[in-house]
Amino acid sequence: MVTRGTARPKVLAIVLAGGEGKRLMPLTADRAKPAVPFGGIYRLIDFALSNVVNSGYLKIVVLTQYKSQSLDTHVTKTWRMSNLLGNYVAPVPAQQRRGKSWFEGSADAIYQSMNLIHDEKPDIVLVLGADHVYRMDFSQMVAQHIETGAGVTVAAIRQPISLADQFGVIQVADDSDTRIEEFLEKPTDPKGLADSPHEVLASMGNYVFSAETLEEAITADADLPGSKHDMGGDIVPAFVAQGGAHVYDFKGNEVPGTTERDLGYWRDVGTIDSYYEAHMDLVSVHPIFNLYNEEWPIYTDYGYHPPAKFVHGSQDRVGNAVNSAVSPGVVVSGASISGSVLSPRVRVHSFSAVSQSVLLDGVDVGRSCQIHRAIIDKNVVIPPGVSIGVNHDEDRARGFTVTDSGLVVIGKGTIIQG
Ligand code: ADQ
Repeated sequence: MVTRGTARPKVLAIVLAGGEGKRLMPLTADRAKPAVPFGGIYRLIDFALSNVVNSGYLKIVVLTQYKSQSLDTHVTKTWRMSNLLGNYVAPVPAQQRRGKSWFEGSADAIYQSMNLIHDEKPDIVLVLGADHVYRMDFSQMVAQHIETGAGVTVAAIRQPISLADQFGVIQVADDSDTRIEEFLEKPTDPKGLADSPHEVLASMGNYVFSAETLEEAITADADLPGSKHDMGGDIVPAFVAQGGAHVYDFKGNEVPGTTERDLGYWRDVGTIDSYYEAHMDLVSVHPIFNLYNEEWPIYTDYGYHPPAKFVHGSQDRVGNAVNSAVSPGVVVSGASISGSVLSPRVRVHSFSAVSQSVLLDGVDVGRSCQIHRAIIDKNVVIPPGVSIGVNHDEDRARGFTVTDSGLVVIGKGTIIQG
């Protein structure tokens, strides 16, 4: 039991990383959503894990499930910690403890891994999503949780009302600054905020629980008929019904090194459009999300690569990149890159132009190609002379995904004819 004044509560972080990410297809065709590459050198899960570590919490379990191989490899390789001090980041696959089925909802994932909480005996359990881009100091949320004596504290941020059906939507009680009166998971006819009718207060999918309370709630839910065993759909509403759920306003979270410009930045990159837009946020001249904040680093490991190189190609055309993020191991030879994010080992050859695009690891763009507003998955080879994102009918005819907003997505393993 944590009481007010406990100087340093013992905190266990549980990162929910089993999500399928259907709306990010084809990028999630053979990897879990938290393993989707982001920002040139990162995987989505690196943001949640970096926030936990920077908050000072070094006991972390990552619950995996759906197509977890690449996620497992990344977590094991990148986030391996010395266990000298009893710290760890441990990927835990679905346990099938309750019989033959895999996890159902996210609460069931915790239920099946309850032994981890028993082993660690924490005061506080932080339960976090693994697929958002943001910086957050969780210790400030934990401090509020202890202060209010809440059963659960839910992190929240204002979002446009048009996106309400993607989020848990929170109404705070009139007689309290923080007590949640109503929590509706992904409502289709939400009420706007009193002071801003075009916005709702959305759950960020990050929760703080006192360990005993979490165990009681998850255990009670486990056998509840009709429950989907979902954190947002079942567990949080149960706390709300008992008056024990409070909200933590992300707006008040202070992270060292953030500026006016990226203060309060949080993106759910659950769709191709939002994934793309978050990349464009990185390459604007004054980035809305500043990866270069060294006071709150985002950690990752992308292997060993030589420096990125820009060379003259044929006929002395100069390889160049502007307003772009270019990873180590990239070679741009006599081609022009603008407004784009290039992952390690990308090659772009002479007379080609890549604009406003996201090229993942090892993409090879042949000579005289034009790539515009495209997301191209790992190791795809673009033969010489091919244009992508220039004529959408042609793109569709080649079998590429074209979104309503006109982005072209080429999945891993796609063979493109020249
Ligand atoms: P969603 O993201 O739609 O909404 P969900 O699909 O349960 O909810 O995913 C939440 C997190 O749990 C993700 O990180 C996902 O990878 C993971 N996850 C899902 N099922 C899992 C399982 N069986 N095992 C392990 N991990 C699993 C949630 C909340 C909303 C909130 C949004 C914010 O339910 O209330 O507004 O997040 O994006």
